[in-house]
Amino acid sequence: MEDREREIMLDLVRVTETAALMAGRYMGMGNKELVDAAAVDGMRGMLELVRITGTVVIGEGEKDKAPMLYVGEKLGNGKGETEVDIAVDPVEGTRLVANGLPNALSIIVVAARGAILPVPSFYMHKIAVGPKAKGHIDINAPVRENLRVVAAALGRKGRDLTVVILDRPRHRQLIEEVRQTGARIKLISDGDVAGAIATCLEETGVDMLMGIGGAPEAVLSAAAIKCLGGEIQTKLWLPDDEQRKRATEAGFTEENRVFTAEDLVRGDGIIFAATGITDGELLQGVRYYGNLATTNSIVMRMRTGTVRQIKTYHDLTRKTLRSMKMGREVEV
Ligand code: VTB
Repeated sequence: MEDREREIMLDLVRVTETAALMAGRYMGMGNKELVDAAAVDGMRGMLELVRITGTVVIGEGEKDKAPMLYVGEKLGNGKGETEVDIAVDPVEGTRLVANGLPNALSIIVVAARGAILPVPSFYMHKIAVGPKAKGHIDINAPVRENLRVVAAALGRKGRDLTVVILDRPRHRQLIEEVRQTGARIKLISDGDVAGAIATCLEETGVDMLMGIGGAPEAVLSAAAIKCLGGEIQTKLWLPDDEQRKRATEAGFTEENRVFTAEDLVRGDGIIFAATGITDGELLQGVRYYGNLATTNSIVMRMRTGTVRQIKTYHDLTRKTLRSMKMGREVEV
C-alpha cells in the first residue's frame, strides 16, 4: 500500500467527484433512492480505473440487497497488486441531497488490507473532538464532564463550545444535558460524518460531535479524524434484543466495548477522500453552469498528514462520466 498511496490519491478524488457530479443533478427532487443510485453508479464506474485490488468492507449492504459496492465486492483494475480494504458512502446524507440541505458528501476510504473494522449497519454512540482536545474525552464519562474538559483543553468557557448533535428523539436527554452546561448546539438532520470531521477544522466553528449515529459512518469518521489528528470514541448502541442478537451473530459480543479511531481503522496506511455534493461548512457542493461544473474535495493521507483541498473545473463539453449501469460513458 505505502508505495502506491501517492499515486492513487488523485484517482480517489476522481471517484468521489464523479459520484458527486452524478448525484448532484438530483438535488431537491425529493428522491433519496435516485440520488444514491446515481452516486453508486458513478463511483463504481470510476473505481474500475484505479490501480488497486480492493475489497469492499463497508459499502451499500449485503450482496443480495445491493447490486454494486456490496460488502465483499472486489474492486479496482487489479493491476495494482496492492491489496486494500475499501469503505464507501457514495452519498453520506441521501436525504440532505433529496431535500437540498447542507453538508452531503461523497466519501471513500482506502486502507491496508484488514485495517478497516467490518461493522454491519448498527448504531454507535460517538464522541469526537479536534486535535487540541485529543486525549481529554471519555465516552463513559458524564456529558457535563466531557464538555468541561474540552472547554479547558481549548482554553474557553463552556458556553463558547459548539456541539453537533443529530436531531433525533433518542437524543432528547443528551441535548438537555448539553443545554444545561450553557454550550451551544447545532442540530443536524443527517450527516454526522461531516459533523465529526468539522470538529478537526477550526474554521467550521464546531468543537464536538456527540450522540448516536450509524456504525459505518463511525468508521469513515475515524479514518478522517485520524488523518486530521483529532479523536473519536465509539460504543455500540443496541437498544433491543434483536439488535443485541444481530451484534452477537456478527461477532460483536462485548456490548460496552469502546472502539477508538485506531480500533475502527488501524495503522498508517489510510487515504480519505470526499467531495461535497451540497454546500456545507466543510466543502462547497457541486455547481453546474451549462458547459461547466465545479466540485470541491478534500483528500488526506494518514502516513504524511497531508490534507489537500481540491477545486476542480469540469468542462462538460468534453467530459463524460463512466456509468457502470449503462456500460458506457454518459454525459454529466
Ligand atoms: C445516521 C448518521 C448518518 O443517517 O446513520 C443517520 O450516522 C440515520 O439515523 O450520518 P436514523 O436512522 O436515526 O435516521 C445519517 O444522518 C445519514 O446517512
